[in-house]
Amino acid sequence: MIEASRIQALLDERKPHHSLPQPFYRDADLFDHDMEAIFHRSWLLVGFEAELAEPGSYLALTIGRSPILLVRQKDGTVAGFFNSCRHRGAQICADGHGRAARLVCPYHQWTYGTDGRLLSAARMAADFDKDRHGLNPIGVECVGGCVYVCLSPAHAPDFAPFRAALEPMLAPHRLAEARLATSIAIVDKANWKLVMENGRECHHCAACHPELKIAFPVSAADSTEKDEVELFARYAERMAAAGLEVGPRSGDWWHVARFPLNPGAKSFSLDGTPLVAKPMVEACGGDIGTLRWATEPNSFCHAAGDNAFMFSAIPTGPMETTVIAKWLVHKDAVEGVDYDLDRLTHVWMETNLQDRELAENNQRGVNGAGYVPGPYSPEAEEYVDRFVSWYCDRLREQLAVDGVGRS
Ligand code: 3BY
Ligand code: FES
Ligand code: FE
Repeated sequence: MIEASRIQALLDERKPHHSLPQPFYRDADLFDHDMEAIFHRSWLLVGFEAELAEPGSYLALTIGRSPILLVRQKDGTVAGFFNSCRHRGAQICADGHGRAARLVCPYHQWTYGTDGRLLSAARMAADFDKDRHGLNPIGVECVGGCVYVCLSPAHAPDFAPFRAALEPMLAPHRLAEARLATSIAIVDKANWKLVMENGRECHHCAACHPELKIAFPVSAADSTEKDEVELFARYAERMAAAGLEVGPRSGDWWHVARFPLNPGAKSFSLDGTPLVAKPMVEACGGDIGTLRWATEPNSFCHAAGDNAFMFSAIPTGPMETTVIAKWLVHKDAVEGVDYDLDRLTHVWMETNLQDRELAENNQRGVNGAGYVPGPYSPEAEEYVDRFVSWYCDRLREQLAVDGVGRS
């Protein structure tokens, strides 16, 4: 267990508006602390209700070292559990999607209902109490078709303000009745904070994301502020007429805003044309820019008129992070007819692979003896600074409350 004094000293060492001292990006004890202090105590986007179509449909994945399980219940709600058997702890369902009437541990066949209750356990003592050995629950919140989890719900931040902001803005996209087109995970050999710092700025986009910058406004150095203000005002007027709120709305760990794509672009494609023939939002012929919602510590999403994209970074080691990408399309859109899967995923996939190179390269430089934390650009890296400040504030807060912030 890491000493409180070591975290305090490192936080004190950090200069405001600068990247973090080296150990935050590299050390195993700080990684373990991040998992408990940050990842167990935050709402993490893990996927969509569309992935859990029927009662018994489940999604299993691992957050840090903890396998978890999300299961659609008979009453339509989504329940979440630690995917660890209450006998001797084996992982019950392999990571991935599945559907089951009962959850059976592969080790000694303890059998659970989809609601987590233990139904049968062979060869136990006469006084063994099944009711005391159900699966341990985690927190689950579904909003607008998105599924967020919290591993330590007693320490979760209030979800209600985020729900109140996102639900009405996301409703026209009808994600709850959409279909998962595909999910692709890649592994970045970089600390999760380097992955997220990269994901919170577009300072690098013009130079490093030739595909993304076609549709995505990469804060053009060649357009004046007046151009941008006028473009946004016209867009906001058009969206208001279509009944689509633009926001922005934000809280300390979330941000929701709708904004225009580059002129002429309706989706994240190489020519700006839609990627899916059946639109998710019909207003303005699907020409509605993008709704972006982002949550600390690890996600951002974009919903254009024709598809929705999720980016969620799940730490797997001090210098290893799994980036999960998912795409949703209209429930009736047929692959090969209404969309081509490679075309649908191309721009964000290239972007994620380019960002992997950048984060891994960042990690190499940060690991060296020559690394000294450097200053963020106030104009181009404001959201990186906010992310890092949010992170430091959480650690400080927890030091004040319970020493080293273990849950
Ligand atoms: O967070 C976002 O919306 C974007 C997507 C590309 C880079 N990142 C700043
Ligand atoms: Fe699951 Fe034994 S560990 S049944
Ligand atoms: Fe990027």
